[in-house]
Parts: sequence; structure tokens; C-alpha cells
Amino acid sequence: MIELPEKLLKLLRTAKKVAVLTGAGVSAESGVPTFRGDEGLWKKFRAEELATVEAFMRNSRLVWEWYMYRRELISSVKPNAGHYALVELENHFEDFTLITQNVDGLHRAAGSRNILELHGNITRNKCFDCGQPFEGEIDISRGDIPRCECGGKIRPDVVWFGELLPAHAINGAFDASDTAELFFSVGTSALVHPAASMPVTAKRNGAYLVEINREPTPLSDIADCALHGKSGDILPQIVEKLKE
Ligand code: BV8
Ligand code: ZN
Repeated sequence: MIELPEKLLKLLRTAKKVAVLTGAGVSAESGVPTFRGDEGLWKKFRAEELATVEAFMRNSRLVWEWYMYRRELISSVKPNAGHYALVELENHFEDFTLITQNVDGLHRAAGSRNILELHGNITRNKCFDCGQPFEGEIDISRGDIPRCECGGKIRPDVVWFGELLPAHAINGAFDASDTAELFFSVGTSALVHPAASMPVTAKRNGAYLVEINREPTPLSDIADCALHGKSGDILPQIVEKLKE
């Protein structure tokens, strides 16, 4: 059983406004590879080669093959204990915001409700040119890339490097970060911006910052409480403390 600082135990009892930022580490125990870990997705590929507009314009088929591979992976995975613990936290606190960098949809599958998807969602598609959502089948086996009625190429509805995050998500996430009394950063290497600046913003605005991660990150030194371990182990223990 983890030991929590008295200040955190008190906040678990009294906090009204709570926000959580999650990254790929939260989905690792569901079998979804993280980005930068040793089994990381980037190991075989490099982010710059694939998760960018240039890559898609230069080699749409390669980028689609990578997303189809990841979609295949994600289609067979289930939420883990960490995802379900976050649903319990949402049910407990009066004002709870779940900010996620993950594109795998596992938070919604677990039952989380107030979710801000900063980097989009890998199961959705849209037109590269006009941005219109595309509901059709994606079949790249014959080599051609599906087209929108406007003629534009269809792409996954995720945010690539160098692209702006969806306004609704980024505004909501900074609002939640600015006003949270208690902020959890869970399963993220805290390297990708602007997501990585949200825990810092929360702390600067007076939030008590808790980091839950397998390994130290740039946030570990500024966190009020840094818990190193698996989110699937630690988050359910925090929920247990709520019930005590
Ligand atoms: C933008 C979607 C601006 C696609 C992704 C230099 C300095 C600062 C910033 C920049 C810079 N150069 C460029 C930038 C900006 C850039 C950026 O931040 N680059 C980084 C790499 C330096 N950011 C952008 O480009 C963003 N856009 O800034 O636009 C702009 C301004 C004006 C006009 C136009 C544009 C867009 C960023 C979004 C990129 N898209 N993904 C896809 O998924 O294919 S990012 C990708 O990384 C994923 O979304 C992922 O979520 C995200 C972050 O990674 P993590 O989630 O943290 O995953 P990671 O593997 O790194 O870490 C997992 C952690 O979990 C590890 O620490 C591990 O120890 C831990 N863990 C593992 N298992 C467990 C665990 N923890 C607990 N329990 C476990 N079981
Ligand atoms: Zn279009």
C-alpha cells in the first residue's frame, strides 16, 4: 500500500476542482505500446517520419500503414484498472476534468465522461484539405488513399507534430489546469508540448501536483508528490484512500 502525504489525503477529502493529464503510460497495461519506452512505437519508426504533415504528403501510404497497424492493435485492447480508477475519481469529485494525450479512446471505453482529447482520436478520420469528418471504410490495400468528396486525401483525425491542437480541447484543458486545486499527471514523459506545460500551469496557479509514472520525468522535481510505479497499481490505491 502506498503512503500518501497528509496534505494529499486532506485534499482527497476536501478538493472540489480536480484535473488529470494522462499519457501513453496509462494504456501500457492494456497492451498499447507507449511512444518512447523500450517497446516504444517510435523504436521501429521515428515520430518525424510518420506523425507529421510532411510525412503524410510525402508518403501517405506509409503513414496510413502505421496507423492501420496501431488501429489493429487498439481494436483488441481493453481499459485497465487505471482507466477504471479514473472513472471512480470522476464520480467522486464535484468538478473533474480528464485531459488526455492518448488517441486510443480507452478512457471513454472505461466510462470516463468529461474527457478532453488533446491529440485527437485514432479511430476517427477526416479530410486532409477541408477537415470534414469521413465515416467511410479505409482500404489502402490497393495502394490508393481514400478521397473526400472535395478530392482531398483522407487522414486519421489525430494532431501531428507542428499542428495546432483542437481549440475546444486546449482551451478546456488550460481552464482546468488554471483552476484545479489538485492536478494528477499520469503515465506521461512530459516531453510533448503544449500538454506538458499543463501540470506546470496548474502548479503555478496553486494546485497540489501529483505525478504517477513508471520513471522520473521533468515534472518529478516540481511535483508535490511523485509516485513512481504503475498507474494500474497506484490509481486504484488512491481510490481506496478516498473511501477510507
Ligand atoms: C504544436 C498524436 C505548435 C499522433 C502526438 C521544442 C521544445 C518544445 C516543443 C517543441 C519543440 N519542437 C517542437 C515542439 C512542439 C512539439 C513538441 O512538443 N515536440 C516535442 C517532441 C519536443 N509539439 C507539437 O508539435 C504540437 N503542436 O506545438 O503546434 C504550433 C504553433 C503555431 C502554429 C502551428 C503549430 C503537437 C503535439 C502532438 C503530437 N501528436 N500524437 C499519434 O498518436 O500518432 S504526440 C504523442 O506523444 C502521443 O500523443 C503521446 O501521448 C504524446 C506524449 O507521449 P506520452 O503520452 O508521454 O508517451 P511516452 O511514451 O512519451 O511516455 C509514456 C510514459 O509512461 C513514460 O514516462 C513511461 O515511463 C510511463 N509508463 C509506461 N508504462 C507505465 C507508465 N507510467 C505508469 N504506469 C505504467 N504502466
Ligand atoms: Zn474534403
